[in-house]
Amino acid sequence: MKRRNLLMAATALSLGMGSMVAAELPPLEQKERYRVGFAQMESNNPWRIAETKSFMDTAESCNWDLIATDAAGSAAKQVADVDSMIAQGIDILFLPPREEKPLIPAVKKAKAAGIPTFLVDRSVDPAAAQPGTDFVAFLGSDFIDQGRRVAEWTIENFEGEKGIIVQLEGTTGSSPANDRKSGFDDAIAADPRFEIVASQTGDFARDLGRQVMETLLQAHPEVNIVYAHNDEMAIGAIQALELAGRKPGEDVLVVSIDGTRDALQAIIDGKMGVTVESSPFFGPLACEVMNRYAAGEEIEHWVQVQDRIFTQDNAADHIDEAY
Ligand code: GZL
Repeated sequence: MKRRNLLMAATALSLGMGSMVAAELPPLEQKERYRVGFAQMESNNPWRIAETKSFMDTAESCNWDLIATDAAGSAAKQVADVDSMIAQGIDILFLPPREEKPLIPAVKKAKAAGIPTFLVDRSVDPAAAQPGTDFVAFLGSDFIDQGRRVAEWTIENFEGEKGIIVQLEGTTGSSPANDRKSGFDDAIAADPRFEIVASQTGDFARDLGRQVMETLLQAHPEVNIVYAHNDEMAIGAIQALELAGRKPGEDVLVVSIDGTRDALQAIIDGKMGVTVESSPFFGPLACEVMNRYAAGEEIEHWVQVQDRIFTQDNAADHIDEAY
């Protein structure tokens, strides 16, 4: 306890001295049991539900007294949920920040309270908060690489003369949406056959993805490729395309990211071409990294998750493990 008080004093001092000295990260002392905060952003899709379940399933084996909250899609509520956890007294915070900027105050408050934070599955604006200084590390995928891999698969497998692309973006301001867009856009530009005629957010949600696809289909009936930042929006887009008499997999190519059960089934059914995995199963990794940190190990700033790619060749082999 003494060390934490000293650190909090050092943090307060460094904050008072401006950014002259970046106070070190809050430590995590090894204990029998840990009070762990997991401030989930929402539970509006299978990915989110699988992630929360992964943390809950890990709690007992990792000696966590888990405090899990759900911000129902509100970044402001996610910040308030973190405040509440800090007030209740937690030893460590696992935070999937819904958007890159609004969650910065939550990260800073946790540090000021002497609580080590690990960002999981999404990160924050790197200009405002840094791993190794404001939070311990980011646990997650390379979203730029995911977008790039979808683009490369599309270039490789699209057989038409001209690829007219509609892009369904994830949650505005979130790191996966920002990076899956830049990764895809930069890579697809390598082949002049392709043109992105529209790019609009469906907020990672199936029904909004369907509605946005209906609207974009009216404006761009010539579309023959749909790139969705996640499978939920891709499934929604498939619904919209079929309602409009189009044949996904025949006259329009749907490409996506995540690896959900419904997406693997759509690939097996020939309605979707590819989905690059973005695993939601962060519980065991969080446990492993927490224990390394508590043992005094230096944690790499980015604990990167490797992602598989699912196509007609292997979707049936993996659907049983999908969520
Ligand atoms: C990725 C995660 C994204 C998923 C979506 O780590 O943040 O959020 O790709 C989910 O399905 O809504």
